[in-house]
Amino acid sequence: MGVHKSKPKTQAQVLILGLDGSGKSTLLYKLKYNESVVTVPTVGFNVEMLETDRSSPSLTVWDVGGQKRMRPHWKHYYADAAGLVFVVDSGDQTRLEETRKELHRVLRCESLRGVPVVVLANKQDLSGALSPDALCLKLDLRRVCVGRGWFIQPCSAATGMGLEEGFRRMVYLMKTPLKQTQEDIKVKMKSKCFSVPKVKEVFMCSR
Ligand SMILES: Nc1nc2c(ncn2[C@@H]2O[C@H](COP(=O)(O)OP(=O)(O)O)[C@@H](O)[C@H]2O)c(=O)[nH]1
Ligand SMILES: [Mg+2]
Repeated sequence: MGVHKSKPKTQAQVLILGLDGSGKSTLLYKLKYNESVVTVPTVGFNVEMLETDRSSPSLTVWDVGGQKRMRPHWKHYYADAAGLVFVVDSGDQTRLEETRKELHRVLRCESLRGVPVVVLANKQDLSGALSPDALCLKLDLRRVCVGRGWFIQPCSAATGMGLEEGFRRMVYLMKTPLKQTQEDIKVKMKSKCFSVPKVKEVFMCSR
């Protein structure tokens, strides 16, 4: 009887941050259990393991409470983070400035230097939700993400739309050196079979 010696799968830590109410816990449970759960404000953190394809590390995902009094504790999770998912409530324009300030503050931290970021433009199911393009401008993503791989992904934790794509993008950015992602974008931009929306999607990843 043959014994398959498979390489033990590596794992990587991904940190989910964002203001309270942006949908962090909802999306984590939607991804993990495909269930819409009724959440309560997270005090402390939730942690879940997400499986990926065989060639990619499993993800240990930390969803840390986003209330004002919790935010000073975010820094304690930075050292081990291989990727950052920052969740935005695209339907709440009244808190965009607060969102921008918090995101910029997080990205200035030395211990997150070069760590890739996926911004999840959540709650796209709401009428009047801001588009990823509009959020990209309002959050000044191109400037603040210089020197790291990044992407903005529209999603809805209520329906599940875009969640897997967002985490697939995270894995891609974690596995791919910055220079290579830039080359990749150039190649894809040149490729004739690349549709216009796809080019736009890839272009969002450029710095
Ligand atoms: N319409 C809509 N509501 C959402 C979505 N994601 C989360 N919510 C709601 O937003 C509220 C806050 O969600 P929660 O996951 O607790 O936010 P957290 O504080 O970031 O963990 C809850 O009432 C959720 O049901 C979404 O994609 N669409
Ligand atoms: Mg929560």
